Amino acid sequence: MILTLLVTASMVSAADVHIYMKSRMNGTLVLSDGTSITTWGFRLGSGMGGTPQVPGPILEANEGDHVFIHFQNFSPMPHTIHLHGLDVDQANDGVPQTSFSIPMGGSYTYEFIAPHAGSYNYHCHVDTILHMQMGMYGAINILPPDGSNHAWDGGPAYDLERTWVTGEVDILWNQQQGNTDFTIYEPDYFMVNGKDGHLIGEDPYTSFGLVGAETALLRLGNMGYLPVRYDFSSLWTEVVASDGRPLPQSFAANGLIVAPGERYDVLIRATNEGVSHIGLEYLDLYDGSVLGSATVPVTASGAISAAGELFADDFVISPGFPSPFSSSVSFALNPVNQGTIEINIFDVRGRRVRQVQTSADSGGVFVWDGRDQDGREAPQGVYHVQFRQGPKVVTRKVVHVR
Ligand SMILES: [Cu+2]
Repeated sequence: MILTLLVTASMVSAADVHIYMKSRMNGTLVLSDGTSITTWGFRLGSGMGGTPQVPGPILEANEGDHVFIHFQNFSPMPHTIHLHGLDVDQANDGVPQTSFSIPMGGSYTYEFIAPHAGSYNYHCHVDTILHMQMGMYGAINILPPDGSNHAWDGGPAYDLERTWVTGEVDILWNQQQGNTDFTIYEPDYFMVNGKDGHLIGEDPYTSFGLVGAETALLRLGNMGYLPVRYDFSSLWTEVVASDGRPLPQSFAANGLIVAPGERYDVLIRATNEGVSHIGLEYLDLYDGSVLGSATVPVTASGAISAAGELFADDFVISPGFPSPFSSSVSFALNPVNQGTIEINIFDVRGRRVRQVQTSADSGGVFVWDGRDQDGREAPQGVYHVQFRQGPKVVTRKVVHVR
């Protein structure tokens, strides 16, 4: 009996996973305005031939698996595969300064034990800023030990999953390939999964649809050089994990900033029928200004009730006035909304800074004085003010300046 259990357990756990991947430098990518650029990158398969994908293929294994990436470099420059966030040993780290790079025509087998289930990335670490800019990056998704559709073993379940890897293209960097000034980065194209502009919404690996109360798991990874601010305000969200580990406390987020190299796992449900949009803004590293944007449509159909939230025509909250504001911002509440309205104010990272209850019975106005729960003035920035009455939710975005 004990023997049987042991055999069963070992069959469920660690397997050997062999992935055959090559690097190529002969890619072409057509951007949304018709511009064609050269790309370098990875693709699956062994032997010479083929062109690279941008991003590279999504690599997948179950937690505990012994993963072998049989890498062949069929290109005129050295490359590596750096397993970003996987904490592998030095020989498998793909950092040429501390280990070695794989020369033209060379090959190497990277080995690692798949760590905690979650979202990871990989990229070439040779002349990193150029090679990543040219397209040498991708995602690694580690599933629970049983390979099931849970964010991790015992974690939340999902019905469908999308992996988004963001980046940018500076056309000068792309064309001059190393003869340019790397201190000046002025990206022209803002990418999700190697697509920009209208091509993003047309990419079935990026956009998705939800039926009824289905839950999507979004694996967000940033392989560009700019922080990306997400706007989820038209959807139900729960941020459950970051950098391959569950968060101590998950949180709802109308907005979320994913810095270069970071990953976040976000559960998404629809709150209204039809097409909602997830917005991305690519921010200047120094002053936070918006340098570019992208939009991903999410289509919802069928009854939404199980998601717990419905937009309703009779739940009317005005936009905040003024915005930007320094001392206070006001919202007019429609007197048809009898009863208590719960107000939660979130910062752009989705942290709740204030919770209050009010009532619109007398045709009221809600005034936020820009202070947090402890009475301290909240830092300047974008805030999402969420009004909730039963299943009805409306969110208003305001900007606080000091
Ligand atoms: Cu490279």
